[in-house]
Amino acid sequence: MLYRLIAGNKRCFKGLSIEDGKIVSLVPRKTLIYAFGPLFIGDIVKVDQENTIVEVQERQNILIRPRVANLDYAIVVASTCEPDFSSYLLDKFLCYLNFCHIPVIIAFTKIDRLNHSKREEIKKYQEYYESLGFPSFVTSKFDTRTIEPIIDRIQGKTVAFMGQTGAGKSSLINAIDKDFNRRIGEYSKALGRGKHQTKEVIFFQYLGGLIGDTPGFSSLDFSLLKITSRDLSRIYPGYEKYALKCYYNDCMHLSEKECKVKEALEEGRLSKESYDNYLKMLKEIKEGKRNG
Ligand SMILES: Nc1nc2c(ncn2[C@@H]2O[C@H](COP(=O)(O)OP(=O)(O)O)[C@@H](O)[C@H]2O)c(=O)[nH]1
Ligand SMILES: [Mg+2]
Ligand SMILES: [Zn+2]
Repeated sequence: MLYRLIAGNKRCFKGLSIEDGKIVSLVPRKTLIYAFGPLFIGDIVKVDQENTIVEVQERQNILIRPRVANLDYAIVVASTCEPDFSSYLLDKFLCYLNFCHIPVIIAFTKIDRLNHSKREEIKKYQEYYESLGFPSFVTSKFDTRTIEPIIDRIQGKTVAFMGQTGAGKSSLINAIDKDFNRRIGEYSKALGRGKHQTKEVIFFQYLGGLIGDTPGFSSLDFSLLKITSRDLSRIYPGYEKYALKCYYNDCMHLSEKECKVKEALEEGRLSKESYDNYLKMLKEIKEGKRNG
């Protein structure tokens, strides 16, 4: 039998049967963990008669922090107010997810709290990231019309909401499905602990797909992921297609000749603000600094 792991950690998981949709408790075989390493929420696993996990199917992608596998989308939740919008943080999330080969949707939240000029400012960011190929939406938890385009995108998919604490992840998920809180509660109860102690991803079923809330975190550490400067020059949001055409194939887009990233910056196709974020991240990697 094949199951999708939707909650739990280490020794005890909740698995959703791929065949009949039933949810059961699953325990990994000890030798599997030794041989394979830790299991991830989102893993598709083979289970024997005793509900013991005996095998893990090949993963489409993995995210190390939070630990989750086989995502169709990560929804990056970017707060526009309390905490203020940070293009630096957003760019960093995008680097991280590009690095992990996970497609991204961006949600700029709390738009209802902004005055006209702030709203226009956020719209510019939305248009910019959209132009780089990231489906981007502005949302308010009070306005279902702002949520519907996201619902359209994620139907039947496996998605996880990510972003800093207080960005509005849980609110957005609740706006998508008001039953979410109750279901989180049920899963937590089934796992034998309170929802506030839940540090890992929990998926719940939604319109034929799975939605996961993730614990918030305020910073991302590139050294944890072993992202190098060279990696950054390619995975940086929007840079790859230009990097492929730079004169030097190891161009860092600093002051090399015939750098296509620099050209795109001059022509306004890439954002100067994001380029400054790029320089800051390069520096961070160089200094091996923790957090950002
Ligand atoms: N006005 C407004 N407040 C929001 C919105 N989304 C979230 N919030 C508030 O922002 C705070 C943090 O939201 P929460 O969903 O818990 O963030 P999380 O930590 O990312 O899960 C809460 O006080 C929410 O009520 C929104 O669209 N509009
Ligand atoms: Mg939350
Ligand atoms: Zn270049």
